Amino acid sequence: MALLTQEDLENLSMQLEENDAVVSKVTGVDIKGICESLYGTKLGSEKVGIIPITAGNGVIGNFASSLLFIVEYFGLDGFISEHPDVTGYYEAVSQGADIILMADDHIFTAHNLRNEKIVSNHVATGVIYAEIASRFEDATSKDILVIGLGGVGYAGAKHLVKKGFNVFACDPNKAFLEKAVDELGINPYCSDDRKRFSMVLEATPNADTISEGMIEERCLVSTPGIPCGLPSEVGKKYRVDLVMEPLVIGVASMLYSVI
Ligand code: 2YJ
Ligand code: MG
Repeated sequence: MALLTQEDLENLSMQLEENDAVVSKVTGVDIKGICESLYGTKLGSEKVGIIPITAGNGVIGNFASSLLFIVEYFGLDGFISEHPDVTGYYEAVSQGADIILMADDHIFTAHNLRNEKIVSNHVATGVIYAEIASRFEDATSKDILVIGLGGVGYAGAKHLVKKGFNVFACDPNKAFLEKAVDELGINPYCSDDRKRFSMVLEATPNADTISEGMIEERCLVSTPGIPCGLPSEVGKKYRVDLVMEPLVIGVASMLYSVI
């Protein structure tokens, strides 16, 4: 997954509102409701410590403040540690954080210090976007297409198999595809297959991964991938409902999954 940029995180609250409206329209439940039923949890009075991390490419402007916005949006108490890294971790734990949120260039994690649950953003994101796709009320079958089998797509595909969907998936990386076929029993999909889907989970860091021949009219595309895999003219022509948002939906999934 590509590194988020400061620009991706502008207008977070507007993007959240728009996407919550689409999720409610296509599934009948809002993001909070989907999280509650997916994990069987409700957020309580947990205090969330957010620690800026300078490793690798360093601190991303808006990242910690966006996390604080999300934590507070879902009704929890949160704070950003004054210092980054280990000093910030010490501060956050000393100040009574129940849940730690922090990210370097590879892993973004939520760790609940009370119950010891830990999750990565990849898994939580794959699971929630897969769940959203799978709840499409106008789906024409139980067939679902997963594009991209990296950390996010693999977790999503696994979740869908567990839920009893017929998962078809593609990835240009042969090893990723073989692993998913072997371990999850998914069907490899190639665009010559001429099979069209009404539910698509797109989990790649690339643009224009979805072509006309893959989708049915009025389908649902659920994707955390920036840039968007759905070309906008294809989206318009096929009247696609699109769920795509840079951070909030994945972080909501992380929080509910460690409660
Ligand atoms: O603390 C900071 O400001 C930075 N170290 C945050 C780094 C954020 N990390 C990423 O964006 C990585 N790609 C992993 C998270 C994937 C988000 N979908
Ligand atoms: Mg993409």
